[in-house]
Amino acid sequence: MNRRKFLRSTAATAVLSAFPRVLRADLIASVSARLTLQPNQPGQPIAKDFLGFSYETAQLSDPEYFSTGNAAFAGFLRPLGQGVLRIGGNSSEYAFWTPHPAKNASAQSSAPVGPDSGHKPPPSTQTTPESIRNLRQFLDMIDWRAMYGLNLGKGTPAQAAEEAAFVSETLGDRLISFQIGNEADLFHKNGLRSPDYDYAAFAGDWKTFRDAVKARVPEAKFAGPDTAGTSDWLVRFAQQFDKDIVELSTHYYALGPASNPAMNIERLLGPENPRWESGVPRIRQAMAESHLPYRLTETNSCYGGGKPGVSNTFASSLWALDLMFQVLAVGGCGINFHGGGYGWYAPIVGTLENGFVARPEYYALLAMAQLLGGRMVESQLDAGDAGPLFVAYAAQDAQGRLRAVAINKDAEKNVRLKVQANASAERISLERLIAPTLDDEQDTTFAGSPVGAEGSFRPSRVEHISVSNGSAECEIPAGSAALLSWE
Ligand code: BDP
Repeated sequence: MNRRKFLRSTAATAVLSAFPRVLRADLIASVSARLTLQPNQPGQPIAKDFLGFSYETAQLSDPEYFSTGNAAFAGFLRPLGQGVLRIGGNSSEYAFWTPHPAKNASAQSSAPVGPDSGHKPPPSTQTTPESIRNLRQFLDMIDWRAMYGLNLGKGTPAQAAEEAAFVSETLGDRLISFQIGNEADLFHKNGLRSPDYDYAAFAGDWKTFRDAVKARVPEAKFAGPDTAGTSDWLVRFAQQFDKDIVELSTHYYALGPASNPAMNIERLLGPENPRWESGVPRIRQAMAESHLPYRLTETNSCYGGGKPGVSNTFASSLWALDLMFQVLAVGGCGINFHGGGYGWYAPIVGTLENGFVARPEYYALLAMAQLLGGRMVESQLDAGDAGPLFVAYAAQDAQGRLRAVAINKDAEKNVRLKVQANASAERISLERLIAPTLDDEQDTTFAGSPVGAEGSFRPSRVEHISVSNGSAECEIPAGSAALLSWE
């Protein structure tokens, strides 16, 4: 037995104890659910730039990472539409702009920069003109745009203005907005401000930085508050700065901290997500009052850098797919999955030297990419005995074709799904997002195929089910998802 097989068979044994039943169709009873689609009732648009990633600003200390020389990495971004690259994270408060980098600057390193773990202050880094110029070419190459975080924690308004001037001029229309500070609602406990730092103090800081940037770059656009929580800071910020920003933003991590043993797959996929749900009314209120779009600018499964055995498994793929529909349901215009380096929750991992690999979570974005440029449509799900771990959504793609996404987050129940739509189609094609088990780390496929080196992907297995009188039936096995397309 070679090492890889051995590791996989031990992983399989671990699954059997974590999930009492083997995930096989012939061993598990099937339950029924029904999805009724209303193609004549269009819902929230799914913008071409709905998808995106979030990277640590520290990654800019290696000018070669976001550069045309990193074509392998670019290959993973290109299939995801005209996406948004958000630069920020904890390290943005420790990154300093330098217009004249010293030769052989020691702060420039090609070490992989993963998500910051938050355990201690990240090392200081330098952002240089070369990084920003390369970033512009990189964005041009993949037709993406950027949101750029300025250092509020440790920087000065004058430094922010200097940096913003160069970034704005260099990125041009590839720059959507600046954000000032990353998760300032945690500054009171991470040493970046005093323990009494509150919303009013943040608003004062934000305005000072904004004014300084505006004085240098009158056309500068802003998004915010980019807080860790979706608390009343979002609502208050929207009320106070609605005329000064183009977009509202907050962050969300489903689980955390990673060190807590209670953070596991079952909890990630569970029907209750209090952290998300408590933010929903605030997102709605902030959007309604300000008439501004909302973007979830930083998210992933488990803060503290992610959790091995959870964040890097197929479960994270089903979680991510569902979250994207939650963001659409609240009226959100986009989502940025935080990643980088070899981070546990990073959707793409690797380095320029060693190449890149898609993690299971990436496949959820690939499935979602099929819907970009389309819109949600109304649907009613009767999950029946399938219960709350079975969810399904309906959409129309950019060509107006009716689509549905079914996500079975239950580790045990296979679901026999009946779909009903008043649409003239004779058959439905079905592409599965699947892996052998929920905690599988390397055998995820979409439409029968893995994502290869440099992001190459070619679907190889499309099933067909026939429609009669507008309805059709298909099996959604335990712990899997499927994309249905009316033909
Ligand atoms: C967020 C930070 C990001 C971290 C992430 C984490 O913005 O830099 O990497 O948490 O803890 O709060 O994983």
